[in-house]
Amino acid sequence: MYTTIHVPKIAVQRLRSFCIRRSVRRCNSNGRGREVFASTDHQLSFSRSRIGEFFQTAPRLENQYTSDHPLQSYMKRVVPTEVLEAVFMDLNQFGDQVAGEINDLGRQVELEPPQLEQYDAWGKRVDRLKTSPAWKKLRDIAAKEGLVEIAFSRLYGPWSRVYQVIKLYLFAPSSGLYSCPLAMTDGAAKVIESSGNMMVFHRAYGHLTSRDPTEFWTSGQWMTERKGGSDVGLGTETVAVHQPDGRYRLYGYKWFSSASDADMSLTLARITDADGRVAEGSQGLSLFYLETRGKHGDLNSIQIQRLKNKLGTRQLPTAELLLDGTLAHKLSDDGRGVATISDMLNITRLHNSLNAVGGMRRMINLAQNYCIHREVFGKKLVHHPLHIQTLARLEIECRGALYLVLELSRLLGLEETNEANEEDQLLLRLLMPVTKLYTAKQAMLVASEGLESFGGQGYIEDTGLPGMLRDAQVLPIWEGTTNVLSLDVLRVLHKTQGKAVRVYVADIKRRLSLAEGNADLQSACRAVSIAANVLMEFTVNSANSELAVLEMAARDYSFSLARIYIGALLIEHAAWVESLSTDVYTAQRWCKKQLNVVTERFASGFYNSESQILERDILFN
Ligand code: UCC
Repeated sequence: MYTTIHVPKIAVQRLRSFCIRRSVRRCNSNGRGREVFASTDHQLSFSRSRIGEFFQTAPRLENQYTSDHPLQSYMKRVVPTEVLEAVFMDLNQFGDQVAGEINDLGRQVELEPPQLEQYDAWGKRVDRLKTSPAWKKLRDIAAKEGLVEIAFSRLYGPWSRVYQVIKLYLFAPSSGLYSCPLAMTDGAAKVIESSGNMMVFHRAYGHLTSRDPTEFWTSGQWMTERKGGSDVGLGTETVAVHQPDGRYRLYGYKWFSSASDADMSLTLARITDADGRVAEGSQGLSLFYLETRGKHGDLNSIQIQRLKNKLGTRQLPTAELLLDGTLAHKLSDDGRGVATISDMLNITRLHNSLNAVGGMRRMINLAQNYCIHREVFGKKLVHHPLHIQTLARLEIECRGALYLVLELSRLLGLEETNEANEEDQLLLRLLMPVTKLYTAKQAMLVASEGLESFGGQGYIEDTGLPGMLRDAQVLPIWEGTTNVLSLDVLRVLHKTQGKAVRVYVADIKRRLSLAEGNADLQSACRAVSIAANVLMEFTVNSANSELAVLEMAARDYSFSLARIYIGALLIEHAAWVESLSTDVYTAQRWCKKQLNVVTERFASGFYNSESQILERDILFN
């Protein structure tokens, strides 16, 4: 709190002339004083009365739903009217709340990061995790707003998932990363729902999907151990010892456990046999459910070793955890841990993507608002065409990413309500890793370029902007790095024997056919169509090539899948009767970029064995 002290005017004047006299004396005493110091008060450039109250206008947030025109027009085109009408009031109110109250709480969480008190004053190990009141408030809001529940209520059939994703997309950039525990909670609810384990279902599912803050639980997803997080089959050392009552005791060290204040967690471990031996590799892993605390709030034989010191996501209590006999229930069949938890991975990957696009939207909104007020070189930034071009390029990236994420959530909604046909399921499986890896990279690009658009202010901590860049950097890392996800795309190709890509190309053709006869979109359609055909050809041909070539191409291949598909989505939207000229321009611009990275690089010999050797030499010789 600031209080105002009233000082008589005459005293201020005396103080000021005293200061001026002193500075004149100081300058003159070393003989190098400049004339300006000797001038009188009214000639000074700087004084407290002259610098004014502020230098720049801070960017302001409007209602984050009603101001999002690309989102609204997608919804109008795709979501049935009765659903749209039913959810409008809620999204409208929430759009205001995320721009105001929730945004303030999110900022507060960043300023008050979690702390760990390991011992009490008398030396007793207590492992008390302290999170800010704002963090707890966000948890309550998340429950009340049904940010997990909406998807599982299925009140609007397959559209429930889309509705939930839109709400989370609005919430994420204001949420102080409360979006992270929600991602894991959503994933856990999904795994438990499909596990068929009624005991665990009755204990946890109702809590995970509750709208009552006093009942609501969050879940952890403890997959990463000391040996690393990508190769889970190699990295998991935790063992599970069977107990006479049918439960298990887990012993292991979880190296990177996000939101360790969760009420429960899903985790992987190797079941020991009677001789204490375990099966190696991912076939030896089973999935377990555990509650982090007992009835009296004591930890379930878990020690919080330390909180992680991270580049960003500092709002999150990410911890190293020692499981020292933690009681748990087996949730998967023996040795089916990875396959079972992949349901959770796919949900958290969707969350990663919606966080990526939410972050892009927020950065662009702030930059837009800022440039209206900020004046440089004699005019407002908004009147500098080069500045506008820069922001418009970000906007096109953001729209493409948004439509990709919304389509993915539509497909997921169909799958969850048993309305997905085989093609939908294949497309969902293929697009999940593609969307995650691509949007994460775009989010980094937009965060970095967006920050630059504020000039030096973008580099100043208390604007809140640098945190957006730091937090974006985690998106390509957690839930599978870009390369790991590119290899997941190859896994899909291999498992479906290329069928997923045939479905993908057919889906693109169907979308392009909606633009038939639209002269403005013909060259964009041609670009996407050619790119899709060439990609299909490459896929078929590479089925016969060496695995090493395909592996080398995996990343570019995934980027090509993303860019071509986004092209088709933007064209489809632009071909809609109610589209705007800006939608057409967005599609045209997108399709002028290099859509098919992989085949062009393949033709240039980027993936052959000679390149592999030379790339190694560049690095190590
Ligand atoms: O970082 C973490 C928590 C962070 C907090 C959450 C934030 C969420 C974002 C919110 C934003 C604010 S937890 C750590 C995350 N870790 C990962 O993402 C792991 C990355 N590594 C992989 O994804 C690897 O590809 C592995 C672990 C899946 C590879 O394991 P394997 O065992 O070598 O893979 P296999 O043998 O190929 O697959 C085993 C089975 C197969 O099924 P079956 O046996 O029936 O043939 C695969 O088809 O699992 C199946 N499978 C999948 N199924 C593997 N991946 C998938 C998938 N994505 N979807 C469906």
